Amino acid sequence: MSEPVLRIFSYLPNPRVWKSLITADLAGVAVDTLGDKPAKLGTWLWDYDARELPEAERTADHPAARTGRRGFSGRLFKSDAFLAAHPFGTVPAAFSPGGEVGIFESNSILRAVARAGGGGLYGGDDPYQASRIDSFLDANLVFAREAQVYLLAMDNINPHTHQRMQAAYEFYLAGIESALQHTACISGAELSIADISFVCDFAQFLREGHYETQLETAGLALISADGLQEYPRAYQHMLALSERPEFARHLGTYLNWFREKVEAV
Ligand SMILES: N[C@@H](CCC(=O)N[C@@H](CS)C(=O)NCC(=O)O)C(=O)O
Repeated sequence: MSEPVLRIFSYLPNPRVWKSLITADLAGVAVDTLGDKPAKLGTWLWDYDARELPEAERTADHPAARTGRRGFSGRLFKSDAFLAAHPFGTVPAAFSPGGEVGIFESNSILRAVARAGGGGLYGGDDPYQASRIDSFLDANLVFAREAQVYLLAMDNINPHTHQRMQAAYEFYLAGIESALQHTACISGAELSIADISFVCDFAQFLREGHYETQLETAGLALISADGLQEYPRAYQHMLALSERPEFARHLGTYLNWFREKVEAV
């Protein structure tokens, strides 16, 4: 395969990174990934040349020492160059080959891979179709941001966060269900990055199912409890795509628990 079209630094595995890896596989391009388990990313220097720092260097007075702002708590090490390329300081963090251009937000990294792969998964040469795909990616980000807040709050979940998630879920799923009433894939007849982004973020949201005890203790219901009945097209679309080799290679066993739950009903 040819030279990597992007380098992505992140905690790994990460469903937000899978979006790009699935797209790269489908488009026949290579992407370089670099990183470590979530709990270990605090020992790394976040940079184009990201690397684990020796323990003796991981001090509060290290020039790259910062405080985690979203999802990470405690000390992180983000180089000045990293923050110049990635002003929001988040991962996944992608770089053009050589590191000159920083690309952040997993949906935008996904777009970059699709463009590098010739654009076939991103509307081809039809700007209107590409913009329709953008519409779904924007809707997906609103949903995914709410899901991120919800999942991060699970150890101390409150009705307000739960209610916001419920509303975001109903809005997004109703839209996806409606789209799939008209076309085989989300943005049209052909598979696009709108489908890929949906599968990865929705599979991640379904992890709420791992927190049934916390939800019950707080007197709150599992939002996705009747999802298959309420949004059958959306759920089946995710399940069917997740079995395709290009998806399954990256998702691995991530959705097995959900599949088993569905089969047990
Ligand atoms: N919407 C973003 C979410 C990225 C994000 O929020 N990443 C968090 C980890 S889940 C992060 O890098 N936080 C850095 C910090 O806590 O300083 C995407 O899809 O890429």
